[in-house]
Amino acid sequence: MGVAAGAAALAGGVKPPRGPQPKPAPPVVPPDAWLREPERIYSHRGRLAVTLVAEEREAFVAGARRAAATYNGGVPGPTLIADPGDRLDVRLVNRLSRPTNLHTHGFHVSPGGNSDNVMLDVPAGATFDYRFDIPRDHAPGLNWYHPHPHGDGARQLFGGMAGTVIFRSEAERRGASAAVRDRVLVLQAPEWDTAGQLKVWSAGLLASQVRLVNGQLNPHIALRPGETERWRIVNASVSDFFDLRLDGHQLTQIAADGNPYSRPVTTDVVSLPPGGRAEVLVRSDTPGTFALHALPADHGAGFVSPDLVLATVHVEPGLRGVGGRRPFRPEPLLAPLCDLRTRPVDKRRTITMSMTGGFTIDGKKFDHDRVDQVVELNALEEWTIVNDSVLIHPFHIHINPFQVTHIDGVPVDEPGYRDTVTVRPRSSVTFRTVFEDFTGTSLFHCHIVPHSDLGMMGVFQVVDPTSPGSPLLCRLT
Ligand SMILES: [Cu+2]
Repeated sequence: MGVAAGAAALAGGVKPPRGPQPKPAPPVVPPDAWLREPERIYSHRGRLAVTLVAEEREAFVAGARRAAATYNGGVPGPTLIADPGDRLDVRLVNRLSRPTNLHTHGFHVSPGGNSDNVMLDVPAGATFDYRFDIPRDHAPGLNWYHPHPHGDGARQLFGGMAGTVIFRSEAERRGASAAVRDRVLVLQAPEWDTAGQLKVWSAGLLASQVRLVNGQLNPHIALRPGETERWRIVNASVSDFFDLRLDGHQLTQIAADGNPYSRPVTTDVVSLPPGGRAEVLVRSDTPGTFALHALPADHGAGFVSPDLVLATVHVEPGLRGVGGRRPFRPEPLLAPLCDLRTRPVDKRRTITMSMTGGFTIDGKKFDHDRVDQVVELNALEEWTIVNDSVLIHPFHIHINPFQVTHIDGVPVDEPGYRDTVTVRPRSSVTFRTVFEDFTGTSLFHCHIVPHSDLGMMGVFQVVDPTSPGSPLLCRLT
């Protein structure tokens, strides 16, 4: 996981050496090089209504006007901010030349009807009204929306179609994080030819893809010494693994995949598979300029991404900040873990991702009309995900998050739930999950989207054997 578990408190950043310090020269940063954020759209009185127009058009991205696949003309799309218990009405207008749809990655909602239903397609030229009823006890945190049309997902996501959704916690609504600047960082990795047209994704682009933060190349971020910021980071690339390191600093992770941690984890490197999210607290005491790196990531079979600078952080005295200089205590942003390791397991399954005979799960390519796994509503299941191939595959399941319990059969002690987990070549990950609250049909798949487009995806169906419902085991959220 790339985390050093067990740290009990926010450690903060580097400490200044004793003695008089030379005054750092203020950085010369062009005004348009500072990190921008997508527009934030808030729910009002329990409802958030938004229209998302999916369109291939020119957008200002990576410092120039380029061809892109956009929501509302932007790369990334707008940030939606709502609360558990809210209703989200999303009108998707498809101005693409091909079918699309909308997956709300991380939402614990119904997978049917016009909710998080990725089994349907919205044809070119059509409009579809989604409605997401967010449960009152939904986990607070960072989730995201992106297209999920089988066979064309990589092309649309590679072109930029992604945006974030933040669910606020009760404590946040009461102001628990008012002293912390809240930033959203959407990581994407497209690639254009010299004419500014999007290339078709291929594994060979790993070294040359452009790594973007909120559509910007190496944006600059200003921090005031002693101030704490909360960065909500999503890996919205189709195939990149981002191992993030901020030079000279440790990062304190407080949530993964839209699920709060039960304890803060202070670490040098935060790892994000495609589709994954991390919420980290960043604090610096030392003026200076520091690079936020994506470290080389080994995808297997000789594919290694280069060391890249994603953003440049300037720690400058005299900046106007949001909060005070006292260390921020993250406890109000944490949540107790509903530990499934101590609970009886209803059923165990092994799911194998393979590249023998194509990109498959359990030897089969995706079939929209075939149900691969039938599970019972509210069952606690233990799934072992085996990767028998030479490439890395991030496993994602829709609707219900999971608690990772073992890697290669060795127990791990995770501070929270995930919905996307890296399974390394010739390796396995075991997790426990409860198929809670919602019946219906949805998907599990490799989140390297070209792999799922090629068939590394399966269908699960949650059925209710004791209609109208059995008692809940424990609340995951
Ligand atoms: Cu894969």
